[in-house]
Amino acid sequence: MEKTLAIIKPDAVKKKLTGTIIKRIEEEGFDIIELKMTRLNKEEAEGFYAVHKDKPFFNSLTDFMSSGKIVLMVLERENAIEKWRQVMGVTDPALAEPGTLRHKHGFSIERNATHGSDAPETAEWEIKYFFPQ
Ligand code: FUP
Repeated sequence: MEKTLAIIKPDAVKKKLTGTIIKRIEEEGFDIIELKMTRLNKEEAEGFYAVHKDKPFFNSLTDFMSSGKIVLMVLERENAIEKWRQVMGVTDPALAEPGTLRHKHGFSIERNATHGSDAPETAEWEIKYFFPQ
């Protein structure tokens, strides 16, 4: 069993897609083992995306991620990290496969509806960042 961090981003929460996305998560065989709705402040968003701090999109991305409520979840399943990334689709909704969450619900490379950890070390770090207990 593996764990990954999933986020329903502010664009998707505003569009009332929380239920739709959680339903999909459960249909795909994940157990939701932690869940909370919160709103990040700018500093918390910057801390989460610190790996991107030198990128040109960092300021806009962290503004967006602190612009409204998000849903944070720890998902558990066999091969959870890769499986959740498959369900989400690639970063840019315009390039994501039909049927993926980002293809269906994403608006742009920034407003792409969901987040998922990309490797075991990142998953561990991201889960601790939001669920330190
Ligand atoms: P992903 O792992 O699919 O979330 O994608 P990345 O780690 O490459 O990007 C992290 C976040 O930065 C994504 F949510 C989207 C955002 N981003 C932009 O806003 N602009 C870009 O040009 C690239 C990424």
